[in-house]
Amino acid sequence: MSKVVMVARLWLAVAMAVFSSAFVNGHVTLGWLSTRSEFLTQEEFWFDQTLDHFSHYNHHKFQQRYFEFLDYFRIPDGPIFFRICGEGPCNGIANDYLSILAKKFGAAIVSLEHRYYGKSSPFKSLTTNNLRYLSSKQALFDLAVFRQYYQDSLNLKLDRKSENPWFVFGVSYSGALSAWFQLKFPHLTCGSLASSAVVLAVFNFTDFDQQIGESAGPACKAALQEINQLVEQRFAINKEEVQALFGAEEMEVDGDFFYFLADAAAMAFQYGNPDKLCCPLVEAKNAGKDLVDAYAKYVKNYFLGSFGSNVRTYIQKHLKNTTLGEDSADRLWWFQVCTEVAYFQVAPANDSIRSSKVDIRYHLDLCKNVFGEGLYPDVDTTNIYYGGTKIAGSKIVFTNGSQDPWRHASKQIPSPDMPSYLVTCRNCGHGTDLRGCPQSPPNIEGDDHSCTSPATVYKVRQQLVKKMDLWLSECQASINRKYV
Ligand SMILES: *[C@@H]1O[C@H](CO)[C@@H](O)[C@H](O)[C@H]1NC(C)=O
Ligand SMILES: *[C@@H]1O[C@H](CO)[C@@H](O)[C@H](O)[C@H]1NC(C)=O
Ligand SMILES: *[C@@H]1O[C@H](CO)[C@@H](O)[C@H](O)[C@H]1NC(C)=O
Ligand SMILES: CC(=O)N[C@H]1CO[C@H](CO)[C@@H](O)[C@@H]1O
Repeated sequence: MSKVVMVARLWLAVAMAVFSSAFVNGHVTLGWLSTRSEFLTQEEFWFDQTLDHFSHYNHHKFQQRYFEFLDYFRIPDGPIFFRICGEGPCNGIANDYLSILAKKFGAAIVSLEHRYYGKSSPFKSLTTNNLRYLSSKQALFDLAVFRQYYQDSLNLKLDRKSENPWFVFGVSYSGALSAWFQLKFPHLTCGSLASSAVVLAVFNFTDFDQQIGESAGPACKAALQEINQLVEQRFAINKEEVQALFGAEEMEVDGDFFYFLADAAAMAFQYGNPDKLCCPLVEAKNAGKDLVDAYAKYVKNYFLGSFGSNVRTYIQKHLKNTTLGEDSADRLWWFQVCTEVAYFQVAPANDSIRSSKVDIRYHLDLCKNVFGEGLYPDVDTTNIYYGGTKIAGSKIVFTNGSQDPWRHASKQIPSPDMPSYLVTCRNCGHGTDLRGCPQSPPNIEGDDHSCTSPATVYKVRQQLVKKMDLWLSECQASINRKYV
């Protein structure tokens, strides 16, 4: 089973999709079930992509994987929904709320795997030197070039000369790519959904931990803080014993262990499963039971169990592995973190939940150990290039989940051209608008009935549909002027 990390994994649902694809495949022969399955399609297509969009001398190409779903497409002039894949294998087009939107708008859906991830790696060996073409800027250019190619081949197929109205979608890092695509290539798309989009590169991301505390609420937060203290104490006395309790015997770097423990809690809120974590902890606390044992049970049974995380994801020795394989996304995302966006989820000086061992030094040491001397996350340059939360785009819908620790790297203030919505409920996390609740495991068609307040999800979705309707028709009008 393969998985995706984001320094505390941003978008693990991709990993969950990989995890459950075996299940989906098991049902694929039952064609009538296919609309109920987790993917609209998993049929692969390939595109010859330029390796380096910024060099006049390098003419290398690599094979980039993509998917298309045409069942709802209103031929010939329906819109094309461009679903951007992010920091993990892209194994198909997920059957979430986007499929409802596609049905509603008569849209085709196409999806391009992010360079280097999954089956779209230009290199078999992921040495630091070979990773030099891995960046959001190259990825955006990939999307632009592919978009043009797809439109041209569609025109060829339909024997016409026109344009379809395009709309881009993404969640998390791919949500940021969605916003940035609209910003940098406004002539190639009519609008963008930037769901839980981490458009602000953050070096010292203390808000992440702070949001965990807020999302947990006072009782669960206090339990988590007590657990951290107890673990630190026991760790100082017998490190091996504590690590074994959490199934983390293999961890050699102390910081890796504490980062792993912090992330295990964070993921409960990020993916809309707060009760899985907080109920047993608060119960144990009230019953006077051992809190560390209760937490270890959560980590082993839930986080490493049904949720599908993996200890290796947090082990630097594993991150140094340069052989392309199932787990390469871990290393690849860290490279993007260590060069462009950081999002270092460090312990705040006051009132933190995670161990103070998870600090800036830990992250910088990791970057150096895993990729060698000389890399540095240049967040200032990234934010100058894209604008961060001051992004000067238009026709972008930003959405955030109220419990999601990543929301603090997203756009804060709405404007007429870039409306933003906060989806508020007790289990609204990362990408709730597209995924429903919880955000992992996936819900068919983004079903929102398990959100603690489906009405708020519904309202945000209505707003999104309204904007899409408006921007797509504006776009269609200008296409008509141009091609008639
Ligand atoms: C990180 O941010 C916190 C809170 O804003 C601050 O206390 C701390 O000094 C910062 N650390 C670094 C290394 O900038
Ligand atoms: C490195 O990764 C490859 C591909 O996943 C795997 O086959 C190999 O066992 C790994 N090497 C080590 C030392 O873990
Ligand atoms: C530290 O956090 C506590 C609990 O949230 C708060 O009451 C206190 O004012 C904070 N202290 C500082 C110095 O920020
Ligand atoms: C677009 C949007 O709703 N942004 C929210 C994301 O999170 C920040 C930080 O909590 C809020 O201030 C924004 O309202």
